[in-house]
Order: sequence, then C-alpha cells, then structure tokens
Amino acid sequence: MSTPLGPKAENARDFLATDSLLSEEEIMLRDTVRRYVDKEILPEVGAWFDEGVFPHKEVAKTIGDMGLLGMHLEGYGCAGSSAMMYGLACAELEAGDSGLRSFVSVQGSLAMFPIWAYGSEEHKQEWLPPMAAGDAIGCFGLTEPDSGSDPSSMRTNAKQQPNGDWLLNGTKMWITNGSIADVAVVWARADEGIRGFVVPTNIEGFSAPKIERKVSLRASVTSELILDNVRLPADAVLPGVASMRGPLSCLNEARFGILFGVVGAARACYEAALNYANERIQFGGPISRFQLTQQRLVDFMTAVQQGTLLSYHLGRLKDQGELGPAQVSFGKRQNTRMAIEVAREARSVLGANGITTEYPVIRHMNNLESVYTYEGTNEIHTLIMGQAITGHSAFA
Ligand code: TGC
Ligand code: FAD
Repeated sequence: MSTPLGPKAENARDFLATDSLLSEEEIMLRDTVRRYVDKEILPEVGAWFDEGVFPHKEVAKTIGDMGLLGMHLEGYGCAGSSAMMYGLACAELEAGDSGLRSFVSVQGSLAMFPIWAYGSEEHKQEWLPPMAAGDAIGCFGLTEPDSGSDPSSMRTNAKQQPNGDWLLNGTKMWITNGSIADVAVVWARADEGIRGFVVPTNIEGFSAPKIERKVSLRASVTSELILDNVRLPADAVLPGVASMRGPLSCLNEARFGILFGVVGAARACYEAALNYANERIQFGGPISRFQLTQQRLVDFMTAVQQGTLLSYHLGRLKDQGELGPAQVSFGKRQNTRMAIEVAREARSVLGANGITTEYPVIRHMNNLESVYTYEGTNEIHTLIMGQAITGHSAFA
C-alpha cells in the first residue's frame, strides 16, 4: 500500500513535513536535545514525579554544558542562539516533563533575562556566567499569596535606608526553584515604582520553604519566599527598570518558551497513545483499528501539527523582532489549551494503564494543569487578546 504521507513526511510524528521549515542547524539542536531527553530524562522522570524530587544539580550541570541555560541571551557565557532554537529546545525538554522545561524557563527567561536586560555590569558579570553553566540556580519572585493574576497589587516592599541600603519585606508564593536557588530576582514596591532586586539566597532574613502536596509538576521544586527585613546594599537593585514593565517583559520571554514547550508534551501524549493503541489487543486485534480510536489519534496528530506550525510561525516573528506580547498570549493560550485537551483524551486511550505513571500521559496531563495556570492563566491571556482586538481593557 502506498504511504498516505508526502515524500518529506518521515512518519506519523511529522505528518505535514514541518521539519522542512527548519534549518539544518535547528534540526541538529532539536535532535541533540531530543536524544538527551530520551536517554537521560525519560527513563528516570516517572520515578522523580512519583517521589516528588528533581535532581537539579546533575540536570543543571548537564544542560548548562549543552548550552541550554539562557541560550537566547548574548554574551556572559550564554549561547546567543535564536529564539527559534530556544523554542525548539523547550519543546524537546517538555516532551520529557514540564518540570524540566520549567526549570530551564525560569533559569533563562525569568532569572537570567532580567539580570541581562536590566542589571548593572557587575550583576551580569557576577551571575550570568555561573547561571549559564548551571553552577548557580535562579528563581523569579513575582506572585504573592494575595497577588497572582494581578501582580501590580503586590505588597512586598523595598524601603531605601538613609545609608542607601534596601530593606525588603514580604512573601512570594509558588516560586519555581525557590528553595534550590542561589539567587532570587525579587520584585517589590518601592517609592519610585516596582523594582527588581538581585537577592543572594544565603542572606539573613531570606527563607524559602518548599510547597508540598502538589499533584502537578512534582518533578519541579515550588516554594514560598519569605523576606523578613532582608537588608541589601544599594547596588542590589536592577537599575534598568522601575515599573511593572520589568517583570511583565520577562514573562514575554518565558511564555514564548511555553508556547513551544507544551507542543512537546502534547506530542509525547499523542505518541504514547498511538503506540499503545497499536499494541493493545481487544476483540481480537489492536484497538487502533477501531474507527473511534483512529478518530482520536487523528485529532491528536492534527492538534500537535497545528501547534507546531503556530509555534514555528511565532518563533520566526520573534527572530525578526516582530512578535508582540498579545501574539505571545495567542500562542501560550492556544497551545496550552491544545496540549491539555490532547493529554486528557490520550489518557483515556490507555484505559486503566493510563492512570499510572508507568506511562507518561497522566504525568503530562497533571503537569499541564500548572502550565494552564502559570505565566498568565488561560483567562488572563484571553483578556490580553480581547484588549488587543477591541481596544478595551477588562482589567481597568
Ligand atoms: P498594565 O497597566 O497593562 O502595564 C503596566 C506596565 O507594563 C507594561 N506591560 C508590558 N511590558 C512588556 N511586556 C508585557 N507583556 C507587558 N504588559 C504590560 C505596560 O506597557 C506598562 O509599562 P509602563 O512603562 O507604561 O509602566 O499592567 P497591569 O498591571 O494592568 O497588568 C496587566 C496583566 C493582567 C496583563 C498582567 O498583570 C499579567 O500579565 N498578569 C498575569 C500575571 C502572570 O502571568 N504572572 C506570572 C508569574 S511568573 C510565573 O508564573 C512563572 S511559572 C514558571 C515556570 O515556568 O515554572
Ligand atoms: P488567581 O489570580 O487568584 O486566579 C484564580 C482564578 O481567577 C483563575 O482561573 C483566573 O484566571 C481567574 N481570574 C483572575 N483574574 C481574572 C479576571 N480579571 N477575569 C477573569 N478571570 C480572572 N509565580 C512566580 O512569580 N514565579 C514562579 O516561579 C512561579 N512558578 C509557579 C509554579 C507553579 C507550579 C504554579 C502553579 C504557579 C507558579 N507561579 C509562579 C504563580 C502563577 O504565576 C500564578 O499561580 C498565576 O499567575 C495565577 O495566580 P493565582 O494562582 O493567584 O490565581
């Protein structure tokens, strides 16, 4: 029987031959990350999820050596890759686990990016090279217990003392990498506006208790940050920004990685369902021969391919310097919704086996609940896009 696929589409993974939209260099990077995830992450990550652990030191060192930390930044030990390459890496990492992609997003886009974009030369020299190498870990403190979707209502405050020192007080909540971080970029309200602070986590008055009992992103560390009269020198403030534009611009970077990443998670769920359906025998043959199963598999494949095309388009726009924040919201919202729907439905293709972490699908499904909420919830991105097309802000 002749193949239903065109000459360039190698298999069910790439039905529309989307690889033809990538350069050789991009494919090489993508395949390197894919091999790393297949060899070193997938055999272990189910157990990490079960046990609620993330071996951050080993992982940070390996992916630092691979040049994936802060890879889209220039200089200071960073790889200076294109946005497209960063996105492709995120997709492969998240095909392993959203916790792994989260680690890379937070390190590169939320902790390194503000230091790179708004920090002093001393901040950059001190922190970026070890963070790029995976020798120092960063976190990003914006959300608070009473300030999630509306971060401009934050209460954490920074008061400058007569000698120039800053005194920070407040609590940050749901902070990825919080209790494993060497440095925290903390956003706080100062007299002149919202400021970012570079806080070494071994400083007196700083603590980061781990948040337990999560059933999502279990292979990722999530923490509270408590700032109890943390005294910082005058030069701990990021000099380059003094408004909500600071933290919100970092979110553009991380949301961009997510809109690629979740396609990797969806692809992993689709492929797990396809493989399972081809192997699982019921009524005397594989369940993949049933029309209803084929419809589900085709729906998954279609959704993943559409998500891939969307991510590549937005990646190219970003590399041309033409990607706006509302377009990032389009990608984050649409691809996350797509991934969570694929994961939920793929889980059911695996029947009872689908409820165990022997298979990756329910792990991805649970992880994607966090991804749906963090970096701007589905509703917040809907309203950002609503404002872009109507001109009316629903936040006012
Ligand atoms: P608004 O009054 O609209 O703007 C305030 C200032 O910010 C500027 N701005 C942006 N700049 C760059 N990029 C963007 N996307 C920007 N959006 C706004 C704006 O121009 C203005 O600048 P200036 O210089 O005039 O002062 O802001 P608002 O307070 O009304 O907020 C709007 C809203 C709701 C969209 C924003 O607050 C929002 O995005 N909320 C969602 C919060 C969120 O996403 N939090 C994420 C926390 S970090 C996280 O979840 C990490 S998960 C990590 C992992 O991957 O593991
Ligand atoms: P809320 O803002 O209270 O929202 C609750 C519900 O109300 C949501 O459905 C929301 O969409 C809806 N809602 C709110 N406002 C509106 C509106 N105007 N219109 C319609 N509906 C609305 N934060 C950090 O700063 N750094 C991190 O590293 C970080 N890591 C995270 C890791 C994990 C695993 C998780 C789960 C969260 C993390 N966050 C982090 C926090 C995350 O960004 C927030 O959870 C998110 O912004 C939503 O805030 P919230 O949970 O307080 O929900």
